[in-house]
Amino acid sequence: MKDILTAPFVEEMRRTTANMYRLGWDERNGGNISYMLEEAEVREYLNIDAPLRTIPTGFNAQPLAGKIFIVTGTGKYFKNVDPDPETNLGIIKISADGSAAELLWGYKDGGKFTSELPAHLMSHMARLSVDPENRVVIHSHPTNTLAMNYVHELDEKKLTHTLWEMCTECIVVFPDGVGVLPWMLCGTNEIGEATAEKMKEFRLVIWGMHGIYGAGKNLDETFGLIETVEKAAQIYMLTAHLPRINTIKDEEMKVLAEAFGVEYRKDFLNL
Ligand code: 2HA
Ligand code: ZN
Repeated sequence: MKDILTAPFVEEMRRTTANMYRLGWDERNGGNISYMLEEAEVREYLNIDAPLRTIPTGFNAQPLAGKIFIVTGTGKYFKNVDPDPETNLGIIKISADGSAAELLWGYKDGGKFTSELPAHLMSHMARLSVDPENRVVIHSHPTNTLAMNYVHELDEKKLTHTLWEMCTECIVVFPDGVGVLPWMLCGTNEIGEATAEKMKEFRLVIWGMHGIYGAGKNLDETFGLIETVEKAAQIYMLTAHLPRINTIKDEEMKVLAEAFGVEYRKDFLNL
């Protein structure tokens, strides 16, 4: 069997968490990632029928039974994933009845998956129901996105519209807009259910005054979605207190979306 540390999916997790840490989005144990793997690719590195231990999920993940995920660990720091992936990451297989995660590799110090596993797995279920190619869910605390939460209305249409106005490519990158949840207690099944409900409609969901969730086909795409929102939020935070002289007009955003052939939220423009 091949060495798991050479697996492309482990390398990608190391690179992504290191990038996010360096960008200042994931302080301390902030942020978490789950990435659904193909059974065949995992079999090259691990015996998927010999779990090291079994950890209860605390909710019904039955629709994902047998699915394998690489997931960041609870209480673990993104900063430490690259130097010590086996302690800070785990590879889990959802048990047949969906009530437990069978640990195939990782969480070497006796740890377990992120406290946000409910929001992650429920979001995977919701995204898969509308996009069978979805594989990744990322949660993060990007600095400007969070700052913007304190000075901008937490309204889906208004927030999406402001973000779209901040960079020409925003409406092309996230034409479906950004869903918004009010402040809620994190780490619970309730915030998981609320996030998943939004994920049926949006690939990006703001957790009010906490952070953001993104979902996509791979780590690059999902990271890129959050990165684009964060860039737009940065432009907003750099300019919100200054007189606005120029803006991208709604008519221009429509032209952009049509030129790039994206299905956008027409009700989020004022035309
Ligand atoms: O895992 O970001 O929302 C740490 C968090 C919780
Ligand atoms: Zn968080």
